[in-house]
Amino acid sequence: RHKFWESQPVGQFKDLGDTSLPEGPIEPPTPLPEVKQEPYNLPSQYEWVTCDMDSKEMCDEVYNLLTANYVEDDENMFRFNYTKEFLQWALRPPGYYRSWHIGVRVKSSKKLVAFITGVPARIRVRETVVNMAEINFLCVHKKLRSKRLAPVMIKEVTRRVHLENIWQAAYTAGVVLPTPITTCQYWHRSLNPKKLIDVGFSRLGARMTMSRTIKLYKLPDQTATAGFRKMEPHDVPAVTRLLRNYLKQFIVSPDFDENDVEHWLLPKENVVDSFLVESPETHEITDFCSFYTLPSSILGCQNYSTLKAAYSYYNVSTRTPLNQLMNDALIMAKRKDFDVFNALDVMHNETFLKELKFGPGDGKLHYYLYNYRTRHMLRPSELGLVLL
Ligand code: NHW
Ligand code: EN5
Repeated sequence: RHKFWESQPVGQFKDLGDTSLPEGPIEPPTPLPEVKQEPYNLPSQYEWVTCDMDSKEMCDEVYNLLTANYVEDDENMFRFNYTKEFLQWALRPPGYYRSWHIGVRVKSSKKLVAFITGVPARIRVRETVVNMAEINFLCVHKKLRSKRLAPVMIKEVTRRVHLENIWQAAYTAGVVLPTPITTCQYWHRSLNPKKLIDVGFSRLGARMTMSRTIKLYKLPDQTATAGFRKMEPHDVPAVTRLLRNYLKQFIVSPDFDENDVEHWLLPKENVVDSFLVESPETHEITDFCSFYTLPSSILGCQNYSTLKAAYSYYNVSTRTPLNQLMNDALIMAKRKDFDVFNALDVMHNETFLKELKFGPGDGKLHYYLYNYRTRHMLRPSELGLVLL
């Protein structure tokens, strides 16, 4: 069934109920000199390229490949349209390796036809913090599908991760592979219901008119929480403390330090938005919420070409009830003209989704670890990790 994945150090379906297998690395690190020094072979018409994401030209090429060939929903109505600014942010976090941004070109035309990336991250699994690669943006041009190029891409990124003495990875996918550590559900909160219905993202509910639907999803213009404001650079130490303390309770989460928080959570226009609650009395930072911007191209629609979606990122509530905090996040997203606010059922999200009028989507997201076994499947609420 999975000729490639059965050959890799990942949890296998046949081992699923086996409680005798230990939690932790599936295979030990190879001594570095024994890591293959040359790239894997590609079919002879293609060549490897390391993508310099500082270069405007390279960034354009990657953007164009993904815009035309990256992830679509199951009915091919929408396709993720990560922006260039987003890609530069996602691919250049603290300590990133340029060698982990890997393209494939056609030798004759130099056209970029495939891509895969890794970025370094410290991921905690129970008490153990593991240096990992987060793998993302695997893409093969539509005309080159089903030629077994993806396994070569994956082996090559694995080799380049190994060369940095890193032996584990985390990744997500909409497809089932051997074997998920957990499976999450996408939920969607309409902000602009008229447009969502017009483009086929959502449908008018039974016994609902357009005007009743618009009224149902109306939000206040102003946020409700006293002391709610945009995160600023001087907040990095306080947000890091708040977030580290919060993420402890989940079985799997990133181990963020101040540099990571500065990179991943300081607001960046059209990429990531973060807000916090500063107590008006004590000036303590007590709550935090954030979302990232990921538009989708609308395929074959007359009236609209893009859907502007906000994706729930990391949220922490200690004083403000989580549903009030997230309602304020919805208000900010609406003010910034997003059409929809998406969230997974990770962390404590279940506790606000229904109350804030999110509805379940038709997509699922499976989370995976490479070369690291966990003893049971996790519940989504035991997961404290959001990948882009
Ligand atoms: S998930 C998004 C992936 N990208 C897309 O869906 C874009 C549109 N689709 C495509 O471009 C986020 C192609 O369909 C792709 C497959 C390229 C997906 N993950 O070349 P073949 C990520 O980026 C397996 C992993 O013929 P193709 C995370 C498939 O099961 N494996 O297929 C990426 C089969 O293997 P099997 C996937 O359609 C994580 C083989 O590929 C997969 O032309 C990567 C078929 O290859 C997926 N999403 O190209 C793993 N989709 O065993 C990282 C299919 O079943 C692992 N496959 O025969 C860690 C590495 C680092 C380790 C460090 C220590
Ligand atoms: C790697 N970082 O399927 C990610 N999206 O539900 C790669 N559905 O938008 C893996 N099909 O349900 C990504 N509207 C896997 C996800 C791929 C994209 C995907 C789903 C997630 C999605 C929408 C549109 C469906 C269009 C037809 C959906 C219903 C919304 C409705 C709003 C009102 C309340 C009820 C729900």
